Amino acid sequence: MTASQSPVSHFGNHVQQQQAVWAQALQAEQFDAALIHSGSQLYSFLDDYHYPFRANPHFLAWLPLARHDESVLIIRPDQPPVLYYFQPDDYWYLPPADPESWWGDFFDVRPVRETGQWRSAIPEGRVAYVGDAPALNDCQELNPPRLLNRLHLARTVKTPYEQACLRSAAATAARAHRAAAEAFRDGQSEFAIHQAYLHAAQQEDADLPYGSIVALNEHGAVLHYQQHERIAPHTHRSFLIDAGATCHGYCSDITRSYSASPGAFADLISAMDALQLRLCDGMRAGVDYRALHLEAHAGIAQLLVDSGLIRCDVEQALSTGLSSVFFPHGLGHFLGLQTHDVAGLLADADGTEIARPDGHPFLRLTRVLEAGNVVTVEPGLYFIDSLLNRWRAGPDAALIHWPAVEELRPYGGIRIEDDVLVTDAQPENMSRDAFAAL
Ligand SMILES: [Mn+2]
Repeated sequence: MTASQSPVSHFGNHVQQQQAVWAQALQAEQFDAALIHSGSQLYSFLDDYHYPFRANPHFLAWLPLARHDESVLIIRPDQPPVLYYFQPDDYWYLPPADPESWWGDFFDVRPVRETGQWRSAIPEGRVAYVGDAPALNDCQELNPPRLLNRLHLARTVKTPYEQACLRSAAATAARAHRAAAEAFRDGQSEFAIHQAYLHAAQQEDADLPYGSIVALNEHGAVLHYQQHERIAPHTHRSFLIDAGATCHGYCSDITRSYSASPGAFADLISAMDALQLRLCDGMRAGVDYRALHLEAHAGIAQLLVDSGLIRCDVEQALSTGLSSVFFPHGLGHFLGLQTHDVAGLLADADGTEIARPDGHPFLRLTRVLEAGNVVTVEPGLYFIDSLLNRWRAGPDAALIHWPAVEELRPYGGIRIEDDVLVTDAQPENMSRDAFAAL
């Protein structure tokens, strides 16, 4: 990684930009300051073990401290940010290391040994509290919706630091995807493939942005398949893996589909790959993401016609809802500190939602794209029993060529997903670039 590609070299500018965004949002909502809590360890019922820690994304937007609970940031429009950095004197757990200069130099860092020490430093005036730590429960003005909406809208445009983090997260995931594909070709179980992925990524489950979907054969038809089967199936026909990685809290979200052998399913993957690349090329400033989602439906309907899976034209596949039987989710979403990043449907600070197209209830992004947005592009085509059975019971059952569907059902489904940065010119496909650089 060269200096200009590394997140580190962009960090100072990022903090400056955060300061400007927060100052503007606080002033617009008439707050004097904000207090951002990184989060608390949450314990399981009647136990002293906690759930995997997930830091408050509003805290992560300022600091690369994904594992730091009980830290607090204080933001004031006209003063440098103050970090109450939680470093307990603890012999049960390893306390956080001293701040590193690459990020610490931009903050007024005050180490604290006890939780809640920040309470003695609550700023004067009207304070907005941001976070979900139980310690904030008694605070007035907790997560003010209009303030959060303003911040969420700002988060849709990524700074150069954030773009560098997202690129790095894509590179880690691409390396791990390659190891997973090798484990698939090697005939391994879902569990073993998952372990190969983690090892190649050098991340553990708690570091990943979401639970990896590692699906062999029919399991590819379960959209959020959550098991990792310990025993390898008798035959490996197909493999769908939807898995990401993180860098300083920023996520990648990448899906690849494989066929073990040539044939109708492999051809369908190739056709989907070409369609997906065409859709990625459409991720441009000024384009309504809803139109791209509908374009994906038309493209998938064309695939269904060309492959003989349906017996009607594209227009009828769209008007009857048949394309949604095979592609029942949205084309994609914003990506950032959250896998399904904030403000995908948000129009303004009031929280007005931009409507989804009729008949597309699961689309997570309805905004017009801007330079600096990072989106996923993930068209899919699946053989899902429950949706197929419902269609078979309806008036248009004959539009599906059932023998062709029956032949491909054991392969589960296909999804191809990349992470794409919208620019002022050509979109930057961070995932494809990462695979190409392996
Ligand atoms: Mn996704």
